[in-house]
Amino acid sequence: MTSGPGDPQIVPISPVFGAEIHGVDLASGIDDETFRLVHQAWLEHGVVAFRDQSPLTADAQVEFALRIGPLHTHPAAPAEHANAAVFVIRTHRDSSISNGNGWHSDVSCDEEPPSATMLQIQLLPHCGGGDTLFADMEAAYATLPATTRERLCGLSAIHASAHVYPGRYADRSDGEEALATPSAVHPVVRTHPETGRRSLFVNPSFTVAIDGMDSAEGGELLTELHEHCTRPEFQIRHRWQPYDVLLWDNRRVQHFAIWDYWPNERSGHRVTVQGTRPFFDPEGPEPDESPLRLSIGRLA
Ligand SMILES: O=C(O)CCC(=O)C(=O)O
Ligand SMILES: [Fe+2]
Repeated sequence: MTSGPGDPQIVPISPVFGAEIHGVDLASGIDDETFRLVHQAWLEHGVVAFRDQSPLTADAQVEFALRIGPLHTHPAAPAEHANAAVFVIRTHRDSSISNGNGWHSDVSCDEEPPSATMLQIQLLPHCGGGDTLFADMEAAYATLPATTRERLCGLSAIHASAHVYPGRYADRSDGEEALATPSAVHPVVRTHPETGRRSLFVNPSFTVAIDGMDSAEGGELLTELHEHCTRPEFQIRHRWQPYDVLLWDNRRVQHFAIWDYWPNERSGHRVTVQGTRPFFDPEGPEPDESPLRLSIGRLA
């Protein structure tokens, strides 16, 4: 039966961001009103986890993602699924790398990085583990001192992939074509194109330099920002149940897939939605003062 209006129960999992959605069965398809509610919840919470799901066919997953927008194609990852829009996420005994095993926003090196990523994990490691961490870059921005925010609002950063993709995907390509390694310059503080809210848009995987700053000064600033961005106060941790579906907003959050389950296997299917070019709107609103009380990292 198709999920009808009034079905979704949206349960925030932290005061900062992230929510679980119950009462929606994605495999059965959802009506327009249910889609509207879950889409709104996704924009509001940054990450939503659909619980109590069953395996989605590639067509069903693609169909849902297409309701958000046209799909994004990964510049470097090989097509490993009959449906070219599906990116196979799989880590096993012989893997030398594991997808997403470091803080990042998906493909932020693209000129127009993905907006949404939709991931269903279908095989969980037998030993447990394989959780995914998320960090809220709106909270990271809102908790910076006003003078730091002002300074960052005028800066842009270089997001590269030549140091990432060859090591991850060269062994999976046929070697005929050079692997694409895009890079792009993006504002350090971005305005969300749908909510208008500001967030920090740098991540330790792809952001390699501050535009126009020498590498020592830019590197120091990036190190400070990366440390700030991954504070526990901005994080949630998703503990997967079989067939959970996660939908996150790369314009707002970073994520980190923990590889604590070797030699066990974990796998699933990912589909991403094409985003627009990141921008900063100087006329946009500044966030309200954050209620978060940040730790200095030790007791004092
Ligand atoms: O496997 C995961 O939990 C996430 C992997 C990842 O970073 C991604 O699919 O974008
Ligand atoms: Fe990712």
